Amino acid sequence: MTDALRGLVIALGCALVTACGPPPPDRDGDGFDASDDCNDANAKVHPDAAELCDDGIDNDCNLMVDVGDAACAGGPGA
Ligand SMILES: [Ca+2]
Ligand SMILES: [Ca+2]
Ligand SMILES: [Ca+2]
Repeated sequence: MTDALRGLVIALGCALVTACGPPPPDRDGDGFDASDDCNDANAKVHPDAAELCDDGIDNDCNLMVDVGDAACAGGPGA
């Protein structure tokens, strides 16, 4: 492999996996960076969001989903 080709491969790899620099701080723009946001591809999901009890996802990033979340009626602590 030539040096030029090797450089091109590295550049393409960085573009695909963003492994060559710091991660984007907040890809979905909800105010939480990827280290705090359990879903940095969905601006409606972040630690300050309210748990929605019927959408099948963990909206508030507390690792509990829908009726399994104490925020929902019927869940633990409800
Ligand atoms: Ca998010
Ligand atoms: Ca939910
Ligand atoms: Ca939750």
